Parts: sequence; structure tokens; C-alpha cells
Amino acid sequence: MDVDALRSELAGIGLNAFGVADPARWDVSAGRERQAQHLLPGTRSILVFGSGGPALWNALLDDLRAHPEHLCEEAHPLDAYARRAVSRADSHLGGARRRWFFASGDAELHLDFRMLADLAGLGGRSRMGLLLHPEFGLWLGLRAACFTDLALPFSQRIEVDPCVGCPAPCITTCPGDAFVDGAWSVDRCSAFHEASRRCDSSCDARGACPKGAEHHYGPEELVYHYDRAAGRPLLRALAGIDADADGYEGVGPHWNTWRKKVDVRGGSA
Ligand code: B12
Ligand code: SF4
Ligand code: SF4
Repeated sequence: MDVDALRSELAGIGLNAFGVADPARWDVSAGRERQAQHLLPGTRSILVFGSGGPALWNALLDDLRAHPEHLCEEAHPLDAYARRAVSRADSHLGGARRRWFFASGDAELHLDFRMLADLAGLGGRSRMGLLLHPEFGLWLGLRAACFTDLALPFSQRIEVDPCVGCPAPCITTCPGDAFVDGAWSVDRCSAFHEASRRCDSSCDARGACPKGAEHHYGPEELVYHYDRAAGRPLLRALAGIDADADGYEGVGPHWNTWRKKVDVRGGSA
């Protein structure tokens, strides 16, 4: 078992943010069927992996140029790429008992990854409703978590509010009036998406955050994450893949229907 080798292999493809959460703290807030002892009896640590900045996207582009079938055969190629990388690197955990979960919208079982990453010390809770990482700011995706019986030292949680002292350009820049009492509201933001196409392919509020601004995603990656219908053809073009070869259309994010598709709580705590 070599957790450092696992970390370093995954960091090499852009899963460059890592922390270890205490399952006992997770169990306090997770719904009953999401509690560690239910997901993997004997869990002693939860490893959490995120991707900061554009590194994962760039690694995906390299992979698709070499293996176009990875785009053509996957509805969500970035998520699929992260899963493949995890399944290759998993052997570093040797005989440890473990169970992996992913943050993708089509995961079999949804866990609240913002909460997991918070417990694993990856960042603090921002006004944007996103986890704000000390280095990558809001430019952090959460990708995978491994519940394991390995006893590892837990990462230090970031208790301080990452937005303290900031004049909050996120709020003043937002064209959709999506903040209520200084915090992002999913319902206000979704209502604006319903009424206007202004935020179809980007979020000005997120883009205005000064923290980790140097890790801002590039324009193509932004379109891919915010507007899959436009982002998928763009990804095909970047990877040099013909539209006819691609078996999928880009779909999502589902601004107004996600509550019907995603349940990360799974019953009361
Ligand atoms: C459904 C979903 C959506 C829905 C609903 C969003 C929402 N806020 O819940 C829609 C489609 C609208 C959406 C939009 C976006 N999403 Co989204 N989404 C998800 C998904 C799949 C599940 C989230 C969910 O079920 N929420 C429902 C409940 C849990 O949410 P809630 O009650 O509002 O949230 C409570 C808890 O999260 C809790 N909480 C407890 N501990 C902590 C700790 C911290 C640090 C935070 C921030 C919150 C938190 O606080 C909230 C209020 O009580 C997750 C992946 C996952 N499995 O976690 C990604 C996820 C949350 N989304 C993400 C992102 C980046 C986005 C977008 C920017 C779009 C995009 N394409 O990139 C936008 C804007 C989101 C924003 N400003 O919050 C990232 C967040 C990364 C981060 N750094 O925090 C995630 C983790 C996906 C990923 N792979 O990284 N998303
Ligand atoms: S997507 Fe648009 S409405 Fe929603 S927070 Fe971002 S800028 Fe505001
Ligand atoms: S702009 Fe300022 S207040 Fe808004 S999320 Fe970033 S740090 Fe927080």
C-alpha cells in the first residue's frame, strides 16, 4: 500500500488537490444510507481528490487526441477520464479494503462532495456556494473519494471563512441578482437561467473572484462545464474528432431539473 504513489500518479493527470477526511465527522452530517459504516463497514479514512485549475482539462485533451474513442464512447468524457485514471492508480492501495465514489452528475450514488472536501481540508465555504481552495480559489472541481479501512492522518480543516475582508465582487458582478443575504442562491441563479441566456456558457460572479484567479479555466473549458451542448462540439474540434464519429450529444448542467435527478442526502442524518 502506497498512498503517496496514488496521490502522485493522480496529481500527474490533474487530480492535484488531495485531503483525508475523518469518517466520524462525515457521519454526523451524512444521511443514514451515506454514512461511512454503511458504505464500507470498517472505514477509517476518506481520501478526497479534486482538480485545481486547467490541468485535468489539458490532460483530457492529450488523452482524446491519442484515443478519440474515449470521447466517442462516453457521455461525460472528463468524468470518464478521471474514473479511468483512478482505476489505474487504485492498485497502489494494495490489499486495503476500499470503495470509490465519484462526483459526476450521473454517479450511481451521489455524495455531497462539497461537504466531503470541506472535511478533507480542501477549502472553505464561499459566498458563491462553492468550496474555495487556498491555492486554486473557486477553480476547483471535486472528482473522487475513496472510503478505506486504512488508518491515515486526517487533514486539517480550514475553519476560517475564505470570504472575510473581500469586497465581494462576485455579488456586484452577477447580472442575475442571484445572492440573498450575501450568499449565492441556487433558486435565484436557476431562475435567471430560465429567464435569460446571459449565463449559458459562463458565470461572471465566479469569474470576478480574485482568489486563485491565475488558475481560471480557459474559455473552452468554461463552455464545456457550463454548456455541454456547445461544449461537446468544441471539445471534439479541439481533439480533432469528426462529429459523425461521436455517439453522444452534450447535455446539461440541468439548472432547473437537478432536484429530480440528484439526491445527495439520502435520508436524514
Ligand atoms: C446538482 C448539482 C448542481 C445543481 C445544483 C447546485 C447546488 N448548489 O446544489 C446545478 C445544476 C444548479 C449546479 C450548478 C453548478 N455546479 Co454543481 N453540482 C451538483 C452536484 C452533482 C450535486 C450537488 C447537490 O446535490 N446539491 C444539493 C444539496 C447538497 O445542496 P445544498 O443544499 O445547496 O448544499 C448544501 C451542502 O452542500 C452544504 N455544505 C455542507 N458542507 C459544505 C461545505 C462547503 C465548503 C460548501 C460550499 C457547502 C457545504 O451547504 C449547502 C447548504 O446547506 C455536485 C457534485 C456532488 N456530488 O456533490 C456538483 C458540484 C457541487 N457543482 C459544482 C460546480 C462547479 C457547479 C457550477 C459552477 C457549474 C459547473 N458546471 O461547473 C454551477 C454553480 C454552482 C454554485 N455556485 O454552487 C462543483 C463544485 C466544486 C466546488 N469547488 O465547490 C461540484 C462539487 C461538481 C464537481 N465535480 O466539482 N450543480
Ligand atoms: S450563473 Fe449568472 S446568475 Fe448565476 S451566479 Fe453566475 S453570474 Fe450570477
Ligand atoms: S469574490 Fe470574494 S466574497 Fe466572492 S467568493 Fe470570492 S472571495 Fe468570496
